[in-house]
Amino acid sequence: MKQVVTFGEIMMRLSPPLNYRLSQASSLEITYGGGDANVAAALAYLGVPAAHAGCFPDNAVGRAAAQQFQHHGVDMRHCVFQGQRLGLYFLEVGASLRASRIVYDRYDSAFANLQPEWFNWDEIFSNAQLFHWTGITPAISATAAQATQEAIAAARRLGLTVSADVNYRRNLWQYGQRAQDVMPDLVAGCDLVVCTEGDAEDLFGIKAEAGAENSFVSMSQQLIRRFPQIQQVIATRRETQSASHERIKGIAFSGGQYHETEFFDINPVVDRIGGGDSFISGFIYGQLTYPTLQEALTFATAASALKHTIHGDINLVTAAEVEHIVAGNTSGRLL
Ligand code: KDG
Repeated sequence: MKQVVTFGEIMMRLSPPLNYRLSQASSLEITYGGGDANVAAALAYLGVPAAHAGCFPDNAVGRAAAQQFQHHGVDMRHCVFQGQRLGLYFLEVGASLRASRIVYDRYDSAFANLQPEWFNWDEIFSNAQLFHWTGITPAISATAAQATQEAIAAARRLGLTVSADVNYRRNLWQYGQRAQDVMPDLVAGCDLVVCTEGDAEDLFGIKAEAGAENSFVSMSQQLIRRFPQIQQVIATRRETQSASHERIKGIAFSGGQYHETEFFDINPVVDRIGGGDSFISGFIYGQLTYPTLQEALTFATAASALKHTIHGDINLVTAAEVEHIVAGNTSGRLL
C-alpha cells in the first residue's frame, strides 16, 4: 500500500501531573504532538504506511521529538534538522468546573523558520497516495504557508488525493498574512475537508442558508460550489454532558448525500486533544478499507471516541480495537 504523507509542526507538550495548576507543578510530563503528525502516527497504528515531513532543531531535543514519531511507525526520513528551537505547548488539565488551558510557546521555532526549498515534494510523494495537512501549518509562518501551497500543487500534479482539516485557530495567525487570504487557495486543491459551519463562515464567508433544515448540508453545498475539487466534507458533532462526559457523532456530505453516525458516549474523557486528528485518520483508513462512506464514517467516529480514552495527543489504537467499538462493545470489557 502507498503512503499517506503529512506536513506540519511537531511540538513538545508539557503538562503538570494530574489536575495540578502550572503554578503548583514541580515536574512536567513530556509527550509530543502536532495536528498533522498525529494523523500520520494514528494511521501507522492502523496499519497504513505513513510519512511525515517537518522541520526540527538540529539538536538532541529536535531528534527526540522526531524519534518519538519514528517509534510510532511513521517514516520521518523527509524531515529536516535545521534551526534552534522546538515549539512547546503547556497543557494544564482542568477538572469539574475548571476548563483545561493551553499555552503555546512556539514563536520562532525551527518549523516556523523553514525554507520551502528544503522540501522536494516530488521525492517525498514518490510512493504516496494521499497528502494530508491542517490549517495549523499555514498559520505558523509565511514560509510554512508557501511550503503547504507547493506541497498541495505537487500532490495534485502527481495525482494524489489531498485532504485537509481546516482547523481555524485565529490565535496562531500572527505573522502578518490573514487566514482569509491564504486558506482559500489551499482549500481549493483539496478533495476531502474536515470543516465546521463556524470555520466556513470565518474563513470563507460561507453561511448556512437561512431556514436550512441542516446547516452542515447547506454549508457543505456552498463550500463545494465555491471549491469544486472538494468531493467530501466531514465533521463531528460534540455534545458535552459534563467536563468529563462527552458524546460525539460523525457527519458527512458526499455525492449530494448527508450521512451521520450514532452518538458514541465517552465517560470519563481522559484526554480530548487529538480527537479531531483521530477522526480524519480513522476516515482515511475507513475509505481505504470499507466499501461505503457510512462504514468509513462510523469507523472514524469510533476511532475518535477511543482517542478520548488515551493520554497524549496520538491515537494509539489498532483497527481491531476500533472495530470492537463499532461492533457495539462499548462497556470496556476485554477484547
Ligand atoms: O489536534 C491536536 C493538535 O492540535 C495538538 O497535537 C498540537 O496544538 C497542537 C498543534 O497546534 O499542532
